[in-house]
Amino acid sequence: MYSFIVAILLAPIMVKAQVGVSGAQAPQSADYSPAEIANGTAFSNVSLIANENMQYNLVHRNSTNCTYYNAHRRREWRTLPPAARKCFTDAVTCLISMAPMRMTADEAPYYPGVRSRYDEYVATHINYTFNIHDTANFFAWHRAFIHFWEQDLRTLCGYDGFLPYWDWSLDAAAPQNSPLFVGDAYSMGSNGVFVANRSDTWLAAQNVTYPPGTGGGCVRSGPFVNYTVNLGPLDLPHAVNVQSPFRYNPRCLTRDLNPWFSQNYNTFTNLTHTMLDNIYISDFQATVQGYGSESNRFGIHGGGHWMGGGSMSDFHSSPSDPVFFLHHGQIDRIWTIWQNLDIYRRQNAIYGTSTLGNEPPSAEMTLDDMLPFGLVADDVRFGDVMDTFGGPFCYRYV
Ligand SMILES: *[C@@H]1O[C@H](CO)[C@@H](O)[C@H](O)[C@H]1NC(C)=O
Ligand SMILES: *[C@@H]1O[C@H](CO)[C@@H](O)[C@H](O)[C@H]1NC(C)=O
Ligand SMILES: *[C@@H]1O[C@H](CO)[C@@H](O)[C@H](O)[C@H]1NC(C)=O
Ligand SMILES: *[C@@H]1O[C@H](CO)[C@@H](O)[C@H](O)[C@H]1NC(C)=O
Ligand SMILES: *[C@@H]1O[C@H](CO)[C@@H](O)[C@H](O)[C@H]1NC(C)=O
Ligand SMILES: *[C@@H]1O[C@H](CO)[C@@H](O)[C@H](O)[C@H]1NC(C)=O
Ligand SMILES: *[C@@H]1O[C@H](CO)[C@@H](O)[C@H](O)[C@H]1NC(C)=O
Ligand SMILES: *[C@@H]1O[C@H](CO)[C@@H](O)[C@H](O)[C@H]1NC(C)=O
Ligand SMILES: *[C@@H]1O[C@H](CO)[C@@H](O)[C@H](O)[C@H]1NC(C)=O
Ligand SMILES: [Cu+2]
Repeated sequence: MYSFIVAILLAPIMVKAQVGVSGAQAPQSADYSPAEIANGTAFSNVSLIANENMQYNLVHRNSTNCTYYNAHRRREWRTLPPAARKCFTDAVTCLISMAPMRMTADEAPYYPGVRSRYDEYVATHINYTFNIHDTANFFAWHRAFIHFWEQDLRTLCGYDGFLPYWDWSLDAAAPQNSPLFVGDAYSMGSNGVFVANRSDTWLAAQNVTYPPGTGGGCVRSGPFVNYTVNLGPLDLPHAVNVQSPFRYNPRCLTRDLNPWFSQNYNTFTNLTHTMLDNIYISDFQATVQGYGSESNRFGIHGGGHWMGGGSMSDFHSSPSDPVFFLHHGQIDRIWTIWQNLDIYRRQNAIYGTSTLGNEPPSAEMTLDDMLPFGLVADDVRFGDVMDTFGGPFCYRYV
């Protein structure tokens, strides 16, 4: 009752804040009704406010020739015309068929599973799994990672569009019915073949037993039906053998679209509260990833991986499924919105060390640290990848 009254008293101030005045307070959950939060109306309002702030504040950014109007636009998958979707998946297939680029002959024996340029991304994610999740650089590392991949599609594979993202909150009720997975030539490919009576659904790390999803087997139709996944999975946490994480293990791409995860972790309610109820980067990044809370063991990030299931749910080799990049497009979009809601405080806000859960303990990261990109690209300075209008970037989400 008390907070309800406060919300009413603050309402005129909130409306004023929404024009993007410098240092203005970001919107809060109390500004919206539970119904508006649940059906996505609140989140669209929040993303429009962030977009207005972004436009308003661009004049203060360190960008030179990157403007609101010439910035590349990343779109939600279902808003792309069918032909554009196919251009995208054709380019992905091109990367999957392309020989490794940066791996030298000397390095090759260490990475027996790396057979393609695409695999260089998977191997690099495997290599740094414990240094890019539940760390200070989680958002920034994945932002740069998907950017390099988008660049490769464009420069190596003739793709003239940009990375699409997957707004899974639109599909949270039944991800198996998502237009992304209808399985025709214009989709991201089908669900996996249904596998009955599975009992392998206890997740030790989270101590959670989940109901099996709607697939479980090989993707049966669509653009990636002939794709051979070469690396992973790595079920052993903290594998010690340097060669085993990169072993050659050819198999089909699997999926297991699972409404239990999406309904519990990826609804508009989950997304909107994650966005509005965490004003510090430490809380925001922990909530997104499902760390530090008994009642939220996956977060929207983990929920997205497990809603995809199969190849997407392996912590280490999840980039094997191209859907990884659309999911991380959405995660990057969410971070970008969060940053823009309070750009002066959040643009360069980081918190944490470079080891998962600070285990083993490592130094607090700074924006001058270099982020490693292994076989993907040259390392980048942390501070250069905080702004989607600065450093190597010039893009926004629409
Ligand atoms: C969402 O819910 C609000 C509040 O009930 C309602 O006014 C609005 O029309 C709904 N929007 C959609 C798209 O369903
Ligand atoms: C967000 O919602 C508020 C309250 O309905 C409205 O005043 C404001 O114009 C909306 N902001 C945008 C950017 O749509
Ligand atoms: C712009 O660059 C300066 C100098 O490198 C830095 O101090 C400042 O934080 C940057 N501003 C933004 C918005 O990134
Ligand atoms: C900005 O200018 C540089 C140098 O001329 C050019 O390489 C880059 O593509 C430009 N960026 C945009 C977004 O136009
Ligand atoms: C699954 O289990 C049910 C009940 O135990 C059984 O009737 C059914 O034949 C099993 N299906 C398969 C494919 O093993
Ligand atoms: C795991 O979950 C079960 C069932 O919820 C509970 O009884 C058990 O104590 C939990 N174990 C740990 C180590 O938290
Ligand atoms: C998959 O391979 C089969 C057999 O070579 C081929 O007929 C089919 O067109 C391929 N499908 C795709 C989507 O590439
Ligand atoms: C996510 O939202 C749903 C309702 O949409 C709710 O039942 C569930 O408890 C939420 N999950 C978390 C982790 O807050
Ligand atoms: C793995 O990490 C080591 C140490 O940072 C680095 O030398 C190597 O190039 C990395 N390999 C990949 C595939 O990222
Ligand atoms: Cu990751």
